[in-house]
Amino acid sequence: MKIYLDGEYVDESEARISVFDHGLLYGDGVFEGIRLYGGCVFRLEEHLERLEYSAKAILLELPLSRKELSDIVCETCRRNGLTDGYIRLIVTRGKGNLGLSPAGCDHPTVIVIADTIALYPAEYYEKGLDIVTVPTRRINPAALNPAVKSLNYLNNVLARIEASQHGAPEAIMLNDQGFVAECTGDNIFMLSKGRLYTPDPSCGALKGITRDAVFDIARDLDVPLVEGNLTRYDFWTAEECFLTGTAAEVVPVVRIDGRAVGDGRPGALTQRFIDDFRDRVRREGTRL
Ligand code: PXG
Repeated sequence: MKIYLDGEYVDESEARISVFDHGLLYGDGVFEGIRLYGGCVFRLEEHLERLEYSAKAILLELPLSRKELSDIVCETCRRNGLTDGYIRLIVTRGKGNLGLSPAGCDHPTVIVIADTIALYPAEYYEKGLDIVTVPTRRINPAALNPAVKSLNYLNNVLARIEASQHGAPEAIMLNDQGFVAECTGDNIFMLSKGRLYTPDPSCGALKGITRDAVFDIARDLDVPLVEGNLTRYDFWTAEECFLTGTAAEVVPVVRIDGRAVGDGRPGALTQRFIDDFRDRVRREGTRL
């Protein structure tokens, strides 16, 4: 496998970064997870824009332009002979010294990994997920705005471990006020009385690229959308529920905290969002 690392395409065994890299020492960096479908990169511009916003928010100057990053992402896919897969784009503060101050970090480290993807089993889409709320909360915006897709994912990792302790593949994370924020690596939606609801970014939801695609589908299907403060009660009493994410795409949820959502089977409207999303990834995208 060829990895892009700081201007070169190197073998995986040679893709090494310094132990003094502040991405490793402090989680000081930003990243994107991107999908490649049938030789087209899905919503690449949107991913690069979010990366730019994340970098700006943490005062990290990206060393490459949007066009340069876009070309590198595509070239990494080509060099690995991929037509479908998962791309991880990472920019860290770079090599510095042992100290919090990034003053010694002169060159951000840029890494692009393009690999095949281990998809959720088909059963998840046919039968739906059984998920739980976990104790670990979404990061408080006063500490670090959760809209920043930073390399600090420790609380999400802990939440995912707590989910697996309950045999659940995903978990609902609440914010510090007890409102539903999102899942550990996915946004969450519910349908009730013909309306589509999802937590507002101010509740700790990442502005997901798949979430945005679902907003577009809702517009096309004439389903009104509400972004707001939602509680676990809202989700327990919803008619339908689904998650969205680059890896998961659109996946139904049929049980939350032991309570059946609707009739306990994937909802009919959810299925339309799944079908429309699958259609969209074939039509849209930046061709390699
Ligand atoms: N919320 C969080 C916290 C995320 O990290 C999403 C929502 C969905 O956003 P997109 O843009 O993908 O629709 C994400 C992104 C994994 C994995 O291995 C997934 C993400 C990040 C890191 C790893 O499943 N999802």
